[in-house]
This record gives sequence, structure tokens and C-alpha cells, in this order.
Amino acid sequence: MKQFISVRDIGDLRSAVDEAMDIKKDRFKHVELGRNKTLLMIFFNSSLRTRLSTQKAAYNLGMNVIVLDINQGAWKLETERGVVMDGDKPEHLLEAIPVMGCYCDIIGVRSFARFENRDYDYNEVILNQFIRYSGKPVFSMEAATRHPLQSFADLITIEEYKTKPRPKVVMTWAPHPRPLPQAVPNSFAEWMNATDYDFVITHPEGYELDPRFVGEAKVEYDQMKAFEGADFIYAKNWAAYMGDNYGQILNCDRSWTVDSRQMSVTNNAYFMHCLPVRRNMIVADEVIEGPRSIVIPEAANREISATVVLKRLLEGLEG
Ligand code: AN0
Ligand code: CP
Repeated sequence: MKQFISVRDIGDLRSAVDEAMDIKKDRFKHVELGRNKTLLMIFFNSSLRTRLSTQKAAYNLGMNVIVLDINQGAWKLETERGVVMDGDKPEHLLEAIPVMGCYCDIIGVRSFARFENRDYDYNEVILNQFIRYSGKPVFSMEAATRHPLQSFADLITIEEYKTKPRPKVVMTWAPHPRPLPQAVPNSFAEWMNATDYDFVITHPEGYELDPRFVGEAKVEYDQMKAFEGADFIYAKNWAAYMGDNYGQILNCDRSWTVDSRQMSVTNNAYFMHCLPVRRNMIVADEVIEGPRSIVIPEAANREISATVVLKRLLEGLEG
């Protein structure tokens, strides 16, 4: 594998999940593969899980790891080309990226949507500059439009917990006080659409996602109706995508907070969320603390998805 930025890069999902299960049985099985190889992780945004799980995954493979928080200690970076750099930014990303590429074998990048310009975000300008100018294989640690390491961990988790071949999986919008990117829901939809699950998306009107990610998924505006008979509930907030509302909060309707009222019409569904989660905004305490909440095993699977992805990128270095 030469890069990992979307579901397309992973190929056949069955063999990816099988590889994940194999690694879960012995996560140090390939500890020789990464010897004398260096992973550089670049964060433009905060992280707890991605930072820790990806670093752990690299150690599972015997790699060395360098982590850089761009906003803490590095030079402030200009990202636009053609700017007269007489402001507060002493360095340009177009030098910084190839320099970073000199010190590593693989680069992970976290760079969220900025919500200033939809085309800029949806063209993945920052991630694509890393792909073009670093000279090294790049993987996404959540970019502007996708979070594939999360979606892969979500898929592994559903495969572990499902009790029928084609579970009903419902992704629901839930309220949040700040606008959040569409990367997690876009990516989850993209991965679910690549399975044969019964996949339903529910959200209030106005929160329609980019149709390229929704694909063939069913969209249901009545949350209670969507939840009926669900085997998995995947909650997430996102800001509006459509038109002039891009990046806006249209409503913060607390009746969409996932609580025991909605869960009671499901098929005793498991509750999932990528975390971090705001309790009693996205999900009620009783649901996230309840016996059907699998948010912690879901987070634990981030180490597994990252180990598979780094293993495949290391194998790709040889080709
Ligand atoms: C981020 C988001 O919604 O994309 C990261 C989630 C993994 N969440 C927040 O910024 C709270
Ligand atoms: N789920 C996830 O990616 O969490 P972090 O933002 O803490 O990395």
C-alpha cells in the first residue's frame, strides 16, 4: 500500500478485517518489519486516541516514532501559495513538508476542515500537499473529509459484535454546541457502503451530507423510525455541508440526544461513538455507561486498525 486516505486504499475489506483479527491475536507478530523505519506524525489539531493508538501501533511493528504538534513549538506555517510573507508566519508549508519528509519513512497527517471554504476543505489541499511534496507514503489521521483509521476500527468492532451477517447499522446526527467536521460521518458512510450491511443515516433536515459519501445509503429524517430494529447505533455530530450553510450549526435540537427512549425501539442495539463525546449532548449517561455501549472496545480497535495500515505501508516501501 502506498497511501491510506480513504476506503479505496485498503482494497478488499474481508481480507483487511481478517488481517486485523490476526494482528489482534498477536500484535507483535510483525515486530521486525519496522526496524530502523521512522514514523512521523504531524498534528495540526488536537488528538488523544489517534496520537496514542498510532504510536502504539508503530511500536508493535518495531518502528521509531516522532510526533510534532505544528501549533506547539514549530514555526507558524503559511499554507497559501503566492502570499507575501510579511505577517506572523515565518515558514511556508511548501518547504516544511519536504523537510519533514527527509527525516522519516512514513508520514501521518491530521488536518481538519477549516470551514472557511468548502472547496478548499473538500479538495483536501493540505493532505494533498503532503502527498505531493513529502516524497513519502502518507496516511490520514483525520483530514478535512475523511477519518479512515477510525472507520476501519469501527468496521472491525461491528464485525466482532454482530450476531447476523447483515446487521442494521444506523448513523445518527446528534446535537453539539460547536460546529464539527463531516470527516467522521463521511468516512463511516463510505466504509459502511462498501459492506453489505443494512445502513441507514438519520439527521434533521438541513444536515444532508455530501451525496458522494451518502451513496446508496438510506436517509431517514425521523430518528425514531430509523432506530427501529437497529443492531448498531453510531452517533456523531456534524455541521451543515449544503450550500451557504457549510460549516454552520442549524439547530441544536436536544430531542436528538441519544437516550433510552430511542434505544428502546432498537434490536437491543450496541451504542458506538468515535470519541471524544459530550455526554448529555450527543448521548445520555445511561446509554454510554450501559451494558450495550461498546465505545471503549471501539477505541481499543484503533490500535489494531493502525497496526494493519502501518504494516501495509511498510510492506509497500519495499515494492
Ligand atoms: C473531531 C471531529 O468531530 O471531527 C474529532 C473526532 C475524532 N471532534 C472534535 O473536534 C470534538
Ligand atoms: N476518535 C479519534 O480520532 O479521537 P482523537 O481525536 O482523540 O484522536
